[in-house]
Amino acid sequence: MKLFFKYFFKTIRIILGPIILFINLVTMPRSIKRSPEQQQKVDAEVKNLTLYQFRTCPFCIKVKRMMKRLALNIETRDAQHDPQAREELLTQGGKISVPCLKITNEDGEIIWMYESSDINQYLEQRFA
Ligand SMILES: N[C@@H](CCC(=O)N[C@@H](CS)C(=O)NCC(=O)O)C(=O)O
Repeated sequence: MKLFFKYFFKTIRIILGPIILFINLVTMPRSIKRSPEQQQKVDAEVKNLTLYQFRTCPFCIKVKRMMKRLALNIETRDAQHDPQAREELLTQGGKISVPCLKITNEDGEIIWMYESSDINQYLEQRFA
């Protein structure tokens, strides 16, 4: 069943990927506006976040739309084509599944958050 979903989403990404990217582009949500000081503060905070993603993955696009809406300049890493990013995700995160948000807390603790809904909920709670 797991394998079925893996190949199902792979097929969706290959066939529908360009269409999804186009629709995403033309329906891109507007970013919230912060004062320059507030935005600077948020920019500093998101330096501790990294999103591991595939370009045409619908779940990753869902998270990236949230990032756009909340004006979050989070670094993204391509776990599909960048072998180093893929290796980090597998060995440190525990599995190749995207999106995955790497959160480095102030005390240095690292959390690898999988599941697009959990990531979006986290971003909304923290930055909305
Ligand atoms: N329930 C997960 C689904 C994530 C998912 O299925 N992602 C696919 C990409 S679209 C994946 O990571 N596949 C692994 C692979 O293709 O190796 C979520 O909402 O984040």
